[in-house]
Amino acid sequence: MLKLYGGARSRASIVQWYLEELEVPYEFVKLDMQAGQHLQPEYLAINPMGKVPAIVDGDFQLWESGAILLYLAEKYGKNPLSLSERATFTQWVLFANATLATGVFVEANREKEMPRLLTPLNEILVRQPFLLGNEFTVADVAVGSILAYIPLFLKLDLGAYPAILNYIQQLSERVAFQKSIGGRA
Ligand SMILES: N[C@@H](CCC(=O)N[C@@H](CS)C(=O)NCC(=O)O)C(=O)O
Repeated sequence: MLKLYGGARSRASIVQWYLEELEVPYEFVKLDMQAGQHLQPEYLAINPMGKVPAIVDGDFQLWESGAILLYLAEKYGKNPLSLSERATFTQWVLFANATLATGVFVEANREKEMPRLLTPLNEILVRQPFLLGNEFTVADVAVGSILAYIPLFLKLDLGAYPAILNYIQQLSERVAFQKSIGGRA
């Protein structure tokens, strides 16, 4: 069975959310990060960077949440993906983890970057329920999880972005979300 390595409150819950959406059986291996279990040789053999999440799927090991999401989309999602579908998923996953996450979580960037990024996201979500249209995809897991963290963990007010607030609400009502990110709030 696929193993997902994570901590009690970590980005592993993003991957867990997608595994739940895809209904892929998995075992969640919860590392005691307070005790530094993620820096022990046994885990460093899976991810030499000592960061979670990582997965072991058969004899294949992978780390970085975005890479894992894209792997799961390709292996367990609607197949086969066309080159442009794969590239669009990659675009949104990289946007989530590189651009949006640093714009939101790095305090020094927040004031300038959040309005720049959330305004066009809000406009997209006024027009359609999900980032790519009417269908929930891996792009919603990647971007939606960062957006959901804003009120959950940063306690920032998103009242200026009603479509984003509605989107977060819709995502948080999904059973798969509640079994993962929602269960950790
Ligand atoms: N870009 C990485 C970030 C991984 C990351 O920073 N994980 C944190 C937990 S959310 C971690 O493992 N921290 C432990 C440490 O830095 O010692 C990803 O998305 O997988």
